[in-house]
Amino acid sequence: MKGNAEKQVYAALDKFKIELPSWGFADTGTRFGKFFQDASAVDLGDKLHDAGLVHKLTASCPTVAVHVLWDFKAGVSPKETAKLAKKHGIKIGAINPNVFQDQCYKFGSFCSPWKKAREQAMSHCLDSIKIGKEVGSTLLSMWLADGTNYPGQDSIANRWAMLKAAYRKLHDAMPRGMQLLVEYKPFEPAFYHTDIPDWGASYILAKHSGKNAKVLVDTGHHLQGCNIEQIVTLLLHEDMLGGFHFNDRKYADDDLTISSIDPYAVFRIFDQIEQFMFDTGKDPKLAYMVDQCHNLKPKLEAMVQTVMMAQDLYAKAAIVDRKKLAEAQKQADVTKAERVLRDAYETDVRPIVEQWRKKNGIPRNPLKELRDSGIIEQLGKERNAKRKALGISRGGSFA
Ligand SMILES: [Mn+2]
Repeated sequence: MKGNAEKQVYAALDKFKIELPSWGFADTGTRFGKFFQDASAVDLGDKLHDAGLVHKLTASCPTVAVHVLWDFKAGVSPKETAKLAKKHGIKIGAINPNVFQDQCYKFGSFCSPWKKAREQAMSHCLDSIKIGKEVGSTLLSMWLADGTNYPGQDSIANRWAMLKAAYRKLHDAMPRGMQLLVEYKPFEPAFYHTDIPDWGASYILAKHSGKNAKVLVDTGHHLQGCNIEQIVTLLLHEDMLGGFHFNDRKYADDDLTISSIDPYAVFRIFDQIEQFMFDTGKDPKLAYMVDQCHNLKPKLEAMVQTVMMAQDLYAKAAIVDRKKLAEAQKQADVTKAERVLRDAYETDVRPIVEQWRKKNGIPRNPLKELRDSGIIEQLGKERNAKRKALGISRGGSFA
């Protein structure tokens, strides 16, 4: 690799930070059942510990996203949580309200025909903003499960009107410096219509909410065949892209490890971001976040693997020869233009990424380090003992 490319990789990795989700360290399952891991986090302290460990190994994850309902308890000051995060070498990142789990949300939250559900959603989100303020978070990340299952079930127009009013109210309740991220999803859990189905709806909603609202792209929240990198480019040039939830999928919103199914797709997204910065000289300051659910892989391994994959692909996007690409595009040399992208994608950047790690005083191969350390087994023992002491039964174990 040329010296210039090495510099580009170093600069890209110095800048590249990706936020981990607290919920990614706890027991999760499928709609059919939950499968337990000995080392999964028992409480918020464990989640912050694990996120801190991934950061220590990768030097790229200084913040952790939290779920208000799952991570904050009445009577415990959010400031204590921020302190606990600091103890583990990280900070609290995006605040994720939960307006989909309670019984009252059967027909939706802000779009529900039930007034009580709409009121509860609003009061929970306003509380979430307060928590965000106390822990120093700059992101309010909103995902709704709202939608309907049957044509005629509810008025799509009425629901949209209520949604717009609610998001504007939330936007205006945010303190200075906080950003509202508007996530979308075309289906699931609703199967006929969702109230924020796509980036267009998110864009309109964000625009209507106010200047501190932007679109959040979850890579698993599109219909098959969707050109996600095009969405990314359009939003970047409209200054309306706020951030990402990264995961991979084969069929639906599968929440698999990043790039496990289609690494080139992730590269193409990073490529468009690098292209935007090259063309405009602007840093779009995007919030890169992981949103995954690891049911089979040990959770810590899956997270470290995800971050390493993201670093490799980001490094590849950083070494695209953009002058050569522009030349090929100008000449309408399709084959050459595609080759320029493929050349970067096919470059083995691992040796230089390893050097970057060495320079930062972290293991050259964080995943190997994690596996060799035996810490997952040790945490498994400690956390099983903790569950026993707390009387937490996970039921139905075959062992
Ligand atoms: Mn998401």
